[in-house]
Formats: sequence, structure tokens, C-alpha cells
Amino acid sequence: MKKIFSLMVIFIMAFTTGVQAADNLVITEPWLRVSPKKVAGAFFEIKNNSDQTINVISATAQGSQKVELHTHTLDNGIMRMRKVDSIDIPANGIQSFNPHSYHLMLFRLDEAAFAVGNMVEVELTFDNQTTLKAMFEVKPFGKNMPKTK
Ligand SMILES: [Cu+2]
Repeated sequence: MKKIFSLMVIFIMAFTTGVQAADNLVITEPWLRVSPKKVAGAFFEIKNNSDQTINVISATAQGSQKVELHTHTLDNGIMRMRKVDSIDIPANGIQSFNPHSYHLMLFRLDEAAFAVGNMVEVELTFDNQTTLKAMFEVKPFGKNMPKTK
């Protein structure tokens, strides 16, 4: 009985400590904007202070029912958005999520939560079993439109 109990304790500990905060990653300048189509693009820079490449593999956001990792690709001269499975943050390097390249795309939004000026909590999950949260400021749409070259 005692053995079963200690096994349970180990199980619970393993479960609660399974996902740790990513202490070697730093998010700077997080912001997002809601497009007229009621989807949001979320942008930031993330710095990797470790000696290993770390990949973003998923994300969630409060008030959004679905978040995808996106990139832009040039397709016959037309910029298109494409979903990707992961985005790397190089060892001792920085990855930029911006309106011209990688970004998070947030779908099915609670409009009140995404009013301009609000702060929205976004959580990133990485391939090394860690997560990181940041508060993203909702900025007006239009000021930071992607360049259409
Ligand atoms: Cu997108």
C-alpha cells in the first residue's frame, strides 16, 4: 500500500512538473492586431539564450479558440500566408514574428477581449516541453500593414 502511494506521488509530481516555464527564452515587444476579417495576427521577437535550437510548436491565446503558426511565402509574385508546424529559434539567437514573415494567427475571437488597447495573454509551447506566456497589446489595424511589394 505504501509503495502504491509513493508511486502515485511520483505520478502527480511528474504530471505537474511536466511542463515548465521556458527560462532561457525571452519575448520582447509583443503586440497584435485584429483584421477586418476578425482574425488577429500576433507579433513579437523571441530570444533564445540557450545553446540549443528551440522550436515553437503551438500557441494558445485567451479569447481565441484557435491559434496557428503562420509564415508568408511568395507564390508567383503573390504573398500568401501558410500554416507551418513549427518555427525555430536559433541557439543564442533571435527569431522575429512580424507582419512580413512568421506570425501567430488567432481565429474565432471574443471581440470584447480583443478591443484596441486591451492586453491578451498568449502562451507558446516549445518542443522541449516548456511553455512561455506574454501579454500582447491590441493595436489598431492599419498602422502596421504588411508592405505589398
Ligand atoms: Cu497568418
